[in-house]
Amino acid sequence: MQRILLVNPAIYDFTAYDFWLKPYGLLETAGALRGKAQFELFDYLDRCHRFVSSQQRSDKWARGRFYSEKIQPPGVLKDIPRHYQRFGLPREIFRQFLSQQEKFDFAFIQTVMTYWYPGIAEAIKDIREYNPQVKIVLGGNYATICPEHARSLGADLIVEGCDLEPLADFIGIELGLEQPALWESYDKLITGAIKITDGCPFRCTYCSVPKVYGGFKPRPMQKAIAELELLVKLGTENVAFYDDALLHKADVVLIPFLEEVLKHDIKLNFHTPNALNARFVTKELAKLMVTAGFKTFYLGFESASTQWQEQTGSKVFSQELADAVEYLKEAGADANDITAYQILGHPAIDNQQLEESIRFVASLDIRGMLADFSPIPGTPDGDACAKWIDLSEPLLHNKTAFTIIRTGFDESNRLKDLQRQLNRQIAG
Ligand code: B12
Ligand code: SF4
Repeated sequence: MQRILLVNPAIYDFTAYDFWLKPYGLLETAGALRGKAQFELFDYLDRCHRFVSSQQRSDKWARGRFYSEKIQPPGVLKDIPRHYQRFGLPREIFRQFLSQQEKFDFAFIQTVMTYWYPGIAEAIKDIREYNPQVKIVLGGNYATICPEHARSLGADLIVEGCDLEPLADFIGIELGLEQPALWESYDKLITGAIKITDGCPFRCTYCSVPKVYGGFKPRPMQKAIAELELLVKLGTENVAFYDDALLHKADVVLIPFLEEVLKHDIKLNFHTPNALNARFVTKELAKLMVTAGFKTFYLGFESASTQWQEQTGSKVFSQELADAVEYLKEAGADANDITAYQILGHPAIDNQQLEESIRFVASLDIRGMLADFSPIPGTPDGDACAKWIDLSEPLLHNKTAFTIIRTGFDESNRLKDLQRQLNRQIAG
């Protein structure tokens, strides 16, 4: 049997937090090869790893800080007045792991944010040193959005987008796409992830999803149920949905899925860190979600400015957010676990009326969160950022860096302080 190394690399960034972060694409890909190859997983971001587990505290929904070390920022980020860090298990632990392993035939590496590529470069270097013959495969968001840049890191195959056929041809093994993700490759697992749909029907000008997935498509329900049952069997209590449009066509996707979850008596705490579209939250749906175990609700709001919303794709308007919040509270959701996201540092920030938007969210008695904007090449708003940064250097897509470059350090701090102050009032 072929030996395949699975790697979720360290993160190089100003901030990173375990907000239910799992290398889901990597585990799904490995799941499709279950029983046909022998796997070893090294997840630098595993907070249950014995090297870090004793120092790691988690909140009530199993989120928490990663082990991290402050490091010198790369030249292009040297003027950003924040500490640059390496998050994840120390490099030496991976090197020790490699030195104790038999040789691998393939190494699959998860890529996520485009600006996290230094962690991938580091992993490739170490893997090559211990396994010079190994064939290295990159897949995921960075490999899809910046394939040319990814090729420069020295991997043997870059899997762009969702089509895994080139991978099957490369490794010479047929894929069983109906299989759940390979969650059993962790020794201990406290959080998991799930995705029951692909794509999104909207076309927000700052987002890569419409281009990457084309349209919206539900995934097979039985596979998702089997995956939840596997997570329960492994002792996981908290599961995050990674869908981009979880509530779209809920009558034929989410509602039947949650009915099945209840029928199978699956008891998990569900979370929605990737944001829900408030427009689709109805009274009935809110009730069903709370009954089925949803605990935290992140709603993508972005701005209360009608002009800004219309300019960027009309995803959601203020009244729709207010209605959704009311339905969720009525259904029994804890107001402290309802959060509205707003983009900070967007190229059209001047039309966004951000301060007013922050106050509007607070008036609904829920928490707000300012999400720093990351420009994505190939999207209209990302490409517009060529005015401020060199898009061909993915490090400059960094959300913290770009927001400071676009908004200014003082203004960005002022808005974040205001948000923190209003959140404290709500919690108090
Ligand atoms: C889930 C998610 C998150 C999660 C975390 C995910 C994680 N593990 O880190 C949360 C909610 C925390 C998050 C946060 C953010 N995110 Co996000 N997120 C996503 C999302 C929805 C999925 C990413 C993912 O895990 N994909 C893996 C699986 C689930 O995808 P898949 O389609 O099934 O994968 C297929 C193939 O790609 C392939 N594949 C995938 N991986 C691999 C690996 C290998 C080896 C192989 C062979 C194949 C393969 O196999 C699958 C076949 O079916 C994407 C959008 C999207 N739909 O891709 C945005 C996305 C990656 N996020 C984005 C952004 C902007 C952010 C934030 C900056 C938002 C903000 N301002 O706060 C933050 C950054 C967080 C941070 N720490 O800095 C951007 C990317 C920006 C960039 N420059 O790279 C994206 C693309 C969305 C967008 N706006 O366009 N995110
Ligand atoms: S609704 Fe969300 S996933 Fe869909 S295009 Fe807009 S930002 Fe992207």
